[in-house]
Amino acid sequence: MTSSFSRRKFLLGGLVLAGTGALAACGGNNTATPAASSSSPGPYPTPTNLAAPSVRKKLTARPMSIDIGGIEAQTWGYSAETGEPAIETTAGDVLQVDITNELSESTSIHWHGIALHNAADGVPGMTQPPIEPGETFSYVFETPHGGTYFYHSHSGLQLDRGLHAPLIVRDPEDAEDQDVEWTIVLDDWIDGIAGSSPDSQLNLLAGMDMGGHENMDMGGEGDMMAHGTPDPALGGDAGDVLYPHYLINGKIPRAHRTFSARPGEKARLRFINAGADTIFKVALGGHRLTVTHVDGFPVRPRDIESFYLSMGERIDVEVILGDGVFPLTALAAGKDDRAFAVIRTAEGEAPTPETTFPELNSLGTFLTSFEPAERALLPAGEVDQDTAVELTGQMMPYQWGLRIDGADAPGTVRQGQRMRMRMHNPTATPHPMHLHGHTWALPGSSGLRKDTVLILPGDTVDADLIADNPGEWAFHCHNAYHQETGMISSLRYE
Ligand SMILES: [Cu+2]
Repeated sequence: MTSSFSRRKFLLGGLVLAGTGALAACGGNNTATPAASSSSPGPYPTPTNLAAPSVRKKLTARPMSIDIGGIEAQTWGYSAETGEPAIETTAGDVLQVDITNELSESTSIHWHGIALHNAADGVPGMTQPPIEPGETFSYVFETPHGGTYFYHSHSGLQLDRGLHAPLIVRDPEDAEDQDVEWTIVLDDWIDGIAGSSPDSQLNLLAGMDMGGHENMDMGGEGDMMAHGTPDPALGGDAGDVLYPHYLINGKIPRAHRTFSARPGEKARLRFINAGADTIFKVALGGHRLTVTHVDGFPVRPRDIESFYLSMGERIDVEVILGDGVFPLTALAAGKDDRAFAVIRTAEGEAPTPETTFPELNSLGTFLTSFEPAERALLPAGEVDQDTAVELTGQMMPYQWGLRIDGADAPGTVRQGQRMRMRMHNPTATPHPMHLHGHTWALPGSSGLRKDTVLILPGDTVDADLIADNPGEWAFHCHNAYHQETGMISSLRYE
């Protein structure tokens, strides 16, 4: 399972991949459109003024059997007409994706973190009708900003099956001086294991208040709701589901991926947390990590030992690889389990998945502690509108929600306004809050750009946006189970 990659070849990690595929830049990148600056606000091209697509992809959402490492899981995933479902564009490219639905229920695709025109945002019932079984839907939009993104179903709990894959937008302003580049997808896995599915799991969670929690002592599926040792940095319950497996690029620890390079080479690692209910704490044995991008946007580089990555968040790091075989470990926070891979630059025995090392035991860095690079800054300005967001909910009964300015109704904004969303989390659980179509600037983090913000129990986070992209935009927790039970609303342009 080892192979090495040139700078222009990338290990892309969709769950539905068979083996470690290396995918060269897909599509013909004859970019007629000039690259946009990372920080430039909209307006974003709509179907009336979009250029011709320069990257095309044909996908099918369908039932499939995948091998997560000696374990076959019956699940739903994406298959691509040519090669892998991972997509790569360059900033400014227009992307066309035709998705055919061969599932037994309706589906959709959301392009997580991408500032695109509203009709392509992929939220059924809000920006488009559901894509029904047998139908094909075309998404056509510009990918304006470079960065590490991903796409996933926005229908029900489909995200917690295999319906997600990386979307890498190359940024001409990035220094591409790395020798190797790897995309690393973290995931929590239950679908198709011992008869479980995300929907059966939600039924168990919803049944807890009706005596279902007694099942926790009876073995079987109910065990998956028990909790592990709390992570002190996260406070409260880090997640609601104790998954049977945690994956890096689709593989369990004992069948782990190996990323190979040569000692002294410079690697770029693009991490995506595609999990539904798991915050990961990530570290690479024997190395410090130089963080270069957060949620796709460049930051002032800083060296760290480990970081927390919540659902929907992405982080890019650079590292000069040492000489040896190194553990790349992602602890499932609060769940006493882990995802695991190996980076290899020399012969020798690989570390075991259970191995622990100083970097993994270090105090984890939260992504909100970074500061934006100059070129990522949202233009400065006075706040025109303050909006209060209150997160609500609890485990029993299993029900989550959010209130905007005290009401159980969508928030509103006027085009051109600068809006500050003050998000408060009085619940006992951390929530990664995600807004579609915009990338916030966090005034508490020197204007760090983020589309997904982890809000810890008891915390309040301010997040600013410039209303430059008309439409109705979903705003929700990126815990799929919280979203599905009500922690979702929207932001509407008046
Ligand atoms: Cu949540």
